[in-house]
Amino acid sequence: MSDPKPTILNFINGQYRTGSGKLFDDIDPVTGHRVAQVSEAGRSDVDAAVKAARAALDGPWGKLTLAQRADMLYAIAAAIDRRAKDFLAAEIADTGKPYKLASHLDIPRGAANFRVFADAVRNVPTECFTMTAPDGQPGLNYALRRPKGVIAVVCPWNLPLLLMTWKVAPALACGNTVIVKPSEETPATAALLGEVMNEVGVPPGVYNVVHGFGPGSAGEFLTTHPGVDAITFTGETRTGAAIIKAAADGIKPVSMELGGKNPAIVFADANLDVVAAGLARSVFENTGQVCLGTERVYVERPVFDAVVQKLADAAKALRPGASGDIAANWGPLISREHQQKVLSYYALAREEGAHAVCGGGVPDMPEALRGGAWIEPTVWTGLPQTARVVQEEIFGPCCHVMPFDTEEEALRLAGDTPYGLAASVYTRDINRAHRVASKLKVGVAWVNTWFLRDLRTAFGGSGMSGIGREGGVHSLEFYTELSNVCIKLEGAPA
Ligand code: NAD
Ligand code: 6OD
Repeated sequence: MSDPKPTILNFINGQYRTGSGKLFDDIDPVTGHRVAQVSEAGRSDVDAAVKAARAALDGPWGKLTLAQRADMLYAIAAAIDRRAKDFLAAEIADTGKPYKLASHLDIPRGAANFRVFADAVRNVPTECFTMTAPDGQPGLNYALRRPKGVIAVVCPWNLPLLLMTWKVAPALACGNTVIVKPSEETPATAALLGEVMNEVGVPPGVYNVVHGFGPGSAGEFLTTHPGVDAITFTGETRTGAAIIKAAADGIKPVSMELGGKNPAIVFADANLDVVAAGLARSVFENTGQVCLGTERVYVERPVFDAVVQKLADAAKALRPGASGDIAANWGPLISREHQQKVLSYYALAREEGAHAVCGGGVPDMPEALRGGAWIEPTVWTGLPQTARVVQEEIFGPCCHVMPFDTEEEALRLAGDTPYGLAASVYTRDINRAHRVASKLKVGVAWVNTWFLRDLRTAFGGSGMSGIGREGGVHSLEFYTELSNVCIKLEGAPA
């Protein structure tokens, strides 16, 4: 694997550039040491990126046919595959995630996003209506799909390449140009993708990256910029609210993929090995830093003790260590700051009277790793539904498990937070699976599994978990503007 670059630069108009802001540190969460410095974009750099994106839209990119754009997306996907080792090294240096996870999930999905949306844009039909007006006049209507324009893509740190390309790929497929603001914690793969764009011949200005923070930095400069036509955001609900307010002034469309407090419901008839495997992933994968992750588990009383035991056994099987350590399957949290947030919830759980079945603290790590953001996987029982630990998103490797006695009670408890992102239902009764899934007010309900994704399906959240849906044609809806063409027909009935 090649080393990550020591200074990570902005990528504007096809060129790597030092920003007019300060240098800030990119920290390895495994050790707490600096892996690189990042050049912060100032207002003038964001301006330059917006100008470049507009010029590309009105210039070479805007002149490509849909088939030519799709071919370019397939070429980007192939180049990500070819350079998978570089992307892996960059992603692991930023996040500290285990090699197996990054190599099976993050990087391949980065490439897949481009292929799927190249396919989607090639296969989407055009809406067409023949008509006869009340006075007998026949006509033909069809919709033209135009790009929305310059899209701001503001990203989080938990699945950096995956979540960034999940927005960039459909935006480019539809003919837009983009300015990406990666998380300040994970700037590397967004910057590296610039090399791929140049390699495959994407015109300068189509893909731009500006680094920095939120308020008073690149995030705010970008989302308040009058030259941006639409904003797609993934991150915390609170940040989403700030961006919606900024977008309101310019009447800009927004797509918001926000936080969650996702439930799993386990019925007594479920296969408990399937339950154990599903919950082990949904609670602990990526050290619990997945927006779709489970933080509340409701278990039908007869199997409550068995499920709690299986979850605790799964937690105990996790081995923390650096991603190069082949015995390790457990990475750190993203930062010491996030570690403090998660630990504050571990302390709150104790204050609220939770019983910690396992975990609740920081693992004892070898000297060289003690500066890292390590955390123990944690399972609690014994709290009421009203406890803050049961209501608030923690975004860590922890869950509270509560028994229930009836399907109605499980549904009521599962629905009892302001969020509505994802849920999992475990049962062998197909009718119950359909019934329960249909009553859960969430963007996605999985049955006997978790995070099994078909990228053509609608994805997004209800309530405080977001606005809008992306995926397949739903992404095409957000990244395009429809214009109807109505042709008057003469002498031919419609
Ligand atoms: P965050 O909201 O702190 O940051 C996300 C991005 O927004 C970063 O790039 C940040 O610099 C930028 N930002 C912050 N304030 C801003 C402002 N005022 N204006 C413009 N940009 C601003 O989120 P995070 O901590 O990076 O990610 C974790 C959160 O993201 C969790 O809440 C998680 O649930 C959520 N998330 C949701 C989904 C989903 O699909 N629904 C996916 C991943 C993560
Ligand atoms: O799989 C996806 O497309 C997606 N948006 C996943 C989100 C995961 C949240 O952390």
